Amino acid sequence: MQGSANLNVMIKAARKAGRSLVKDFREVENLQVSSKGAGDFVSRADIAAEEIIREELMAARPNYGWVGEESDPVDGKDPTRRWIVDPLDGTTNYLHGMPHWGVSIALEHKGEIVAAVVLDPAKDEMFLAEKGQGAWLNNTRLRVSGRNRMIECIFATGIPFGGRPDLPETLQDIARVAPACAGIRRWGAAALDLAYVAAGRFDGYWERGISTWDIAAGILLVREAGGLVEAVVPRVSPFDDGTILSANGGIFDGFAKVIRNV
Ligand code: LIP
Repeated sequence: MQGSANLNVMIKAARKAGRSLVKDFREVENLQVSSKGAGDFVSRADIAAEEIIREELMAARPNYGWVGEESDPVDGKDPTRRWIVDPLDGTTNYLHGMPHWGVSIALEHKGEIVAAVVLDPAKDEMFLAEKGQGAWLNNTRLRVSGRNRMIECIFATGIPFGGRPDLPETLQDIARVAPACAGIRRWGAAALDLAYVAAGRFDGYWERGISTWDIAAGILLVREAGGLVEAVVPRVSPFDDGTILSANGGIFDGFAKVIRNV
């Protein structure tokens, strides 16, 4: 994919942060057996990765705004553009030494995501998209799956843990989706869940109580791969509702009706 200057800045930042996270991940794997665990170490790795990304992006585009999971938001001199960054999506997987986590970087322009990078360093998979330019995995064009019967589809979701809200609603969702599909996966990284919908690996994904930085880049990947994305509440932005529904065009309406229970 011959991307724009902004996309190339994003790719460079994601790869630099990915190298830092891979180096620290090797230490996390060693820390699994320690009684203290890896929590503090992972927090430092997460923050270090965000600082790497922020330094790269703000050096290249000093006037853009900033929204990152591990730092305070910054309003840019250019009020129309901002970076939306999750430096380590799939933190719990990373903490437990599980190689399923990603670096998610999105560029928003006038409230619309226009460029996206989701990097999975452990699998060397770089998911890219620019508005109107398609979605890509490394150098391969992405398309969502063609399945149009729910009973043949696999859906991903997130299940609230540790007292987080939305657990009853999510369990009710699962009770309706599970009997009607070929399987549900909970792999713990929203950015990769959406990237997998864009790649046709998952036929759909939904989640409640999700943050903007978890889904901003993945939303563009899905849409540029021909998929649909909405909030659980119709005609509301996923960013405002904190919920997301995504699927290929053939299954979206049926899937949405099951989740919305209509
Ligand atoms: C995670 C999301 C995941 C969700 C987790 C967590 P983090 O983001 O990617 O989909 O289920 O609860 O929010 O915290 O690893 O960046």
